[in-house]
Amino acid sequence: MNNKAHTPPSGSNPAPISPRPTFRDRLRKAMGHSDDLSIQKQINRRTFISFSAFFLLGAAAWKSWFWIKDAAQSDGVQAPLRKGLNINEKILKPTLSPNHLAKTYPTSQAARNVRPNGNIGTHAQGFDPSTWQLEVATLDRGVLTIGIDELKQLPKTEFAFEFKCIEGWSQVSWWGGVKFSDFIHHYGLEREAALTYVGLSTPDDKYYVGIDTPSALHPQTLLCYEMTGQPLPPEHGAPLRLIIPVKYGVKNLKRIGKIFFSNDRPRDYWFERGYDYYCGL
Ligand SMILES: Nc1nc2c(c(=O)[nH]1)N[C@H]1C(S)=C(S)[C@@H](COP(=O)(O)O)O[C@H]1N2
Ligand SMILES: [Mo]
Repeated sequence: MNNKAHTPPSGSNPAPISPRPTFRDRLRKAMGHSDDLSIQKQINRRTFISFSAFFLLGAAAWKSWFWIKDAAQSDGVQAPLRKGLNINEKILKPTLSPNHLAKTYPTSQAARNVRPNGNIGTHAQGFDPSTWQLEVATLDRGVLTIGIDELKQLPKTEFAFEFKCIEGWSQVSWWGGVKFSDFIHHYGLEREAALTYVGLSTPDDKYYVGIDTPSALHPQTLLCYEMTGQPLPPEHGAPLRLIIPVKYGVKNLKRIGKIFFSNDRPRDYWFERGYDYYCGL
């Protein structure tokens, strides 16, 4: 075997290379961490660096606070924060698919005393549930008016699930009504349901929400007229409310008066007050 090529030429030993400080060495020295520096110098440098960092980060925090505080408002919240909410929505939308079912519980595990929360648009004087009719805006058939007895003729769906309010409480409660998707098909509203959003409001328009249509068509979304196996009580939205387990409580509009469909995002009560529009779970 000829290993000549691998043998260094004899008699010409390479000169010793003087060690050049690496980037890491130089950085360590600048940070006051080097064997070449006296202990006192190391301490001085580190004290200086700590104070500079403290001052600069403090100034940056101070400055960004004013930047956020003074920024233009965007739907009830400063624009930079709204941007954050929009990014959250983009990330969450594909992961929480409307076909993912919320966990259900045996109805025996549902609360007997269901907590009422929020009464905007549900305490107007002179509201008469016996003459109430749901108004549904169609694309080419004008406004359909539908009574509660008619809705009760449609197949009933019941389940208990963990109802969650963004205020921080949750409760397993039991609801019954007609699936929103069954309602759509029964009334021939497929063309309307091909639009991007569903808007719902109380009869007095004081509370209103917008829902992305895929979430409205989710198999657990109900036009609900029963709670805990009984007729829906007034404080929970009689005669008809929305139950939408893929959303937080805010979107579960009580006392529905009107429903419409649109490609433009409908107005939304809490969105206008700075909350997330999507409010998905
Ligand atoms: N009309 C109307 N619907 C509403 C509200 C409201 O103030 N008015 N509050 C919402 C909120 S924040 C929650 S948590 C739920 C509470 O429903 P519950 O009272 O049946 O527990 O209703 C939602 N629907
Ligand atoms: Mo809520």
